[in-house]
Amino acid sequence: MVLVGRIIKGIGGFYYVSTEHGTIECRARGKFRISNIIPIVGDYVDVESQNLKDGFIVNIHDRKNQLVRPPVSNVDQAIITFSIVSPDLNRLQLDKMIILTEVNEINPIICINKVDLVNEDEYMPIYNTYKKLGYEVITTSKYDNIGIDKLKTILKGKTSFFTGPSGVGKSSLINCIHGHERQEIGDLSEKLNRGKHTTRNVELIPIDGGYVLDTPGFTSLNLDIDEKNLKRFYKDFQVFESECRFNSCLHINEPDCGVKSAIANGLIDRTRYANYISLYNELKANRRRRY
Ligand SMILES: Nc1nc2c(ncn2[C@@H]2O[C@H](COP(=O)(O)OP(=O)(O)OP(=O)(O)O)[C@@H](O)[C@H]2O)c(=O)[nH]1
Ligand SMILES: [Mg+2]
Ligand SMILES: [Zn+2]
Repeated sequence: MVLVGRIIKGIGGFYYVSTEHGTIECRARGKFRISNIIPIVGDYVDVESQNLKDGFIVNIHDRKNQLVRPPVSNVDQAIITFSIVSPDLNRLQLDKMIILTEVNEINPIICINKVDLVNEDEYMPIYNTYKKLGYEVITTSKYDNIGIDKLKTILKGKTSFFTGPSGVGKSSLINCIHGHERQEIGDLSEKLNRGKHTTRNVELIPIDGGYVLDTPGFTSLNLDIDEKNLKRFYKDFQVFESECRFNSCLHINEPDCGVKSAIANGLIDRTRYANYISLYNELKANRRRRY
């Protein structure tokens, strides 16, 4: 018989497909390799199975979206997880991660974790900055049990993936939500000293009508857009663009720039702008390297 299911895990050529009759261990039919489509975690697939234990993937449904790193499809939202300390917040990485999800048309949700380690006046400015930009921001802590219920509500019925630097507590949050130690968590000093990521497998974990994907913390992020388009991802700049002399203004060296005067007047967050310039230069350098 043929059933519809979703790939929740892939290991060594085997795909584990969750169906209404349980999880079926599948191999892919050769034709996928020929047409260059490789099944990935998150795919909705048709499975042919005689015994409901093992079978073959015979068709992959169209993907709503698809990420390269980690390889996963049909994602609704990204839980971009950061801490203020341990490890220290890197605003450039945060902005980059937000843009990366928006490029892939995935809704970003910013999660400031480990708030037990800092005072309110240390995390509220970040909270407010991103809230004002229109993003959903939550604060969490596994030790003080802060924000866990809120996070559960956000995850309900959706496919979400956790992303963020190594050691910020992504796996810990998933364990909290799950109510038991499902994911291995790691010691921060070990991660920093040996560059060791605790989480390695790409796997969808069922949660309250939805799925979460734990991912290993990133060390570098590969953003692949034209630097001239970068400004499109800065809603906070766009409000002032009508005051730029040139339509094509990139808000860098141009005269009579509305964005730069907004910064001078304290109307745009300076760190955001400084990181915009860094990112702009990085994208430009990457493009030059490619040609
Ligand atoms: N103080 C504090 N520590 C936390 C919190 N959440 C996690 N930690 C600790 O942070 C360390 C790293 O946690 P993990 O959950 O392994 O971090 P991760 O983001 O999954 O790391 P990778 O899998 O390497 O990307 C562990 O020692 C956790 O106990 C928190 O809310 N507060
Ligand atoms: Mg982890
Ligand atoms: Zn400008």
